[in-house]
Amino acid sequence: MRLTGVETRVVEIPLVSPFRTSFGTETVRQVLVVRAVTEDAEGWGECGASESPLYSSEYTTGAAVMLERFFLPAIRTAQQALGDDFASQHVSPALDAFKGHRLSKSALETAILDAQLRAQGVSFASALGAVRDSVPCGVSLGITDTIDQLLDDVAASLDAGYLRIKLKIEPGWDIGAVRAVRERFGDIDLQVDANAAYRRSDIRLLAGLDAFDLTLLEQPLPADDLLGHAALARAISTPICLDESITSARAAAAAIELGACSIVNIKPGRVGGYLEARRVHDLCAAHEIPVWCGGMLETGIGRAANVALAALPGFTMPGDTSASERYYATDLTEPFRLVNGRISVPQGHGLGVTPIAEVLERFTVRRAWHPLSA
Ligand code: OSB
Ligand code: MG
Repeated sequence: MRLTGVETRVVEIPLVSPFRTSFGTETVRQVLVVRAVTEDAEGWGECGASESPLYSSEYTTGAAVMLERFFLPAIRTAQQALGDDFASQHVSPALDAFKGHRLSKSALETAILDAQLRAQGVSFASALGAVRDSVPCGVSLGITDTIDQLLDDVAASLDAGYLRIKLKIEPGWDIGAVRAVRERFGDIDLQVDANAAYRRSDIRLLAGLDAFDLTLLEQPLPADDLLGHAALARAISTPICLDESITSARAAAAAIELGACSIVNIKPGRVGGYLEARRVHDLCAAHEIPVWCGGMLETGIGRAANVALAALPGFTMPGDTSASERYYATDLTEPFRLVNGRISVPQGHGLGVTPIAEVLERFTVRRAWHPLSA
């Protein structure tokens, strides 16, 4: 393929309700949207980073700078060397010398992969190896001011049809919240996510979660504390799932071998893209480690790709692939809808969805065009 250029946009879309985690509260999703233009098609990607580097070290403005200053020049060089043979599998090798910045790399690779697949007339789902045409969905519920508000959120999510509930927890909002939800809703599929808010000294406290038969405890400790997660996994009966710690297939292999987790949350952006995400999936499948697809409050662009990924055979647990309306009154694409707790996998070429020009324009706060062909 021949890339003629890449457009980057910073988009700001209001969330339908504030999303509070142990690391902060988001009310507006600020997202870098990438459009890759080739001679035959154009493709889209979005960056999982938000306005501030609170989930990981990346943030939206930094992502835009990484693309402009480092990634796009490297892509230009790769394309000059490869000519028409240049394709999406060359993106990650071309960017590999630059440390980290995986969410940003993923946005660019996804846009280029989308352009390629649209030109080839192939869907993301079939390119990745999907085996189902809809995926079971869960919902991730933020911390609220009161337990009553949380119970209302859980009730509304169950009414909407979500098949499992994930509660965000932090010190002071953990055992009590879980107990209240269990007492009120009984035997639902329930899990919790701490976003690294605890320390090894909290093992006794976290063991208190064992009484509530949770499906999993996600990322209780800091991302780089694999040994701590392994020690915790030996000390409690609730299965440990890792999110922030799993930055690559190599990191997943280490976590599994150390016994740091028995379940993996695969977020394609966090591992640098959908091609690496598929490698994490394959590795976990080989070790009989169940995986599920995480979320980063994606617009329809990222959601389309996540839903395609979640249709791979090893994704045996409901993911954080909720319907558009759980996040946005107006999504950038046609909204994804929940039907019987599931979302349909797009079947069109590439992502199978395209941003609605007028909506994209309305929410765009900055844009830049970067020509790539000489
Ligand atoms: O840890 O899974 C997380 C959102 C932003 C950053 C990190 C996380 C999340 C979520 C929301 O839990 C998942 C979703 O997109 O619904
Ligand atoms: Mg998480």
